[in-house]
Amino acid sequence: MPRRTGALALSLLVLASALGLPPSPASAATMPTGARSLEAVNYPGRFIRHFDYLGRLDPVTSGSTAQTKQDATFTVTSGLASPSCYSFQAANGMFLRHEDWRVGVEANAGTAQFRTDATFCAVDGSATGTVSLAPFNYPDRRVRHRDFGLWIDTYQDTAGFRADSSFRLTAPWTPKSTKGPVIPGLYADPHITNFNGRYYLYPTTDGYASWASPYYKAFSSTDLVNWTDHGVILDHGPDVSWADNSAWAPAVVAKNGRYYLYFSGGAASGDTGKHLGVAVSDSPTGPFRDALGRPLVRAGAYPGQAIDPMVFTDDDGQSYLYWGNGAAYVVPLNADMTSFDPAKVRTITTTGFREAAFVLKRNGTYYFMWSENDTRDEDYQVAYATGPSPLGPWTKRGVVLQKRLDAGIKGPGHHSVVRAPGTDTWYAAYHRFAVPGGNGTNREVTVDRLTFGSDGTINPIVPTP
Ligand code: FUB
Repeated sequence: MPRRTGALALSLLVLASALGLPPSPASAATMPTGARSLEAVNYPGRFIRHFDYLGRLDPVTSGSTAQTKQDATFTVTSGLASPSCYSFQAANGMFLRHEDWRVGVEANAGTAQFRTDATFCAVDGSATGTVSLAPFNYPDRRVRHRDFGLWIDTYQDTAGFRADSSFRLTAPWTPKSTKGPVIPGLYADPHITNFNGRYYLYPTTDGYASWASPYYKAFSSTDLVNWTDHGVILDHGPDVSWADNSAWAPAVVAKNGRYYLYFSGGAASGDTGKHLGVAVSDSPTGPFRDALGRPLVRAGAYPGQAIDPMVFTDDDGQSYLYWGNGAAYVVPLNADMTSFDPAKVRTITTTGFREAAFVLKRNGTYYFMWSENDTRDEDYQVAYATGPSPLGPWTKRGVVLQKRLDAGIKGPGHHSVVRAPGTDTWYAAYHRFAVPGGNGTNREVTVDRLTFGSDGTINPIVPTP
């Protein structure tokens, strides 16, 4: 923190404390995401847990039942209402939220009300290394325990209140027994790629009714297991003049020493269609800026929705833009990566094509992949075709990723594929209904191996829980 900002923050804290006000946002704390339990500072051995859908502070020990331990384990995720705050997802898929000042757990309805009620901003707790949670929509309150129930109460500048509202993040009572999502929280439509030996994931932020999220984040990893959250890379509100919401299905490609992010978005009022745009950055983790100040493909310019862009660059350096919902399109991009000749747009809709076009090349064969059915349908799935060029013609080969009900996996789709650099090892990133408790707007992102048969066909991808 720069010295002047630090001094200002300190003076504000002193002033706030003198006035008996809660700590200002200047004292915002950060928390690691992932599975954790929260222990009361003043009642060591008692943890936040849910019981009958209400939040409580109960003793939990190594001898507690598996159910109690599970109810006292939460996955800390990026906040449903703000990426700079946090949400807490229980093992049953529900989120901690407040309602009528009580804290409980409930399934994410995707409404703005739910998302704000289920988002808490971290501030420093009463003891070093502890955290206090300020409701996103009631920053003058804190999550606190009272009579061993959990409430959001108005902040009081007393030692007692501060202790009742301070928690220590501990190792989870229930360690993860399955792989789960590779990035904690609700995300979808992952675009996975590798730049200079590092893997990057660019997803849609999920958990919004009608998929209304306004921003994209970037994540990176060296091993496809441990992912670093790089925060928001493009926010439709401040960054894109022609879009406010529906930040859907980004795809990022490196070219000309820069990074191009293709994305779609809708405006809050006036027009209901989704446009497709392109943003540019000098870094794979942004910030990205709208390259054109207008859409690259306007809603209605071609039949179907102008969504789900993807760029494939062939060995000769020519890049191709694919997109579409209901109909699939491809066009060679000009060298600037931000324009194309409309006369060269081709329709390449295959049987079953719904959306999420993805193209890769292996051993001289082009693979055109896509998602079938509706993303809200548990039968959402991935199919593919092969062809002799990036433009086709395409021969459908079949479905390679579909639901696996024995493992609780529904609606797997909108995938992308990456090759481990210098190898013939391939991985598919895809989304599915969050496990458990998810649906078509509460989805999670994971990665599984994609393998080829000796004849070049793609083997069915085995989705792992
Ligand atoms: O996430 C919003 C939309 O849902 C995507 O654009 C589609 O591919 C579907 O996954």
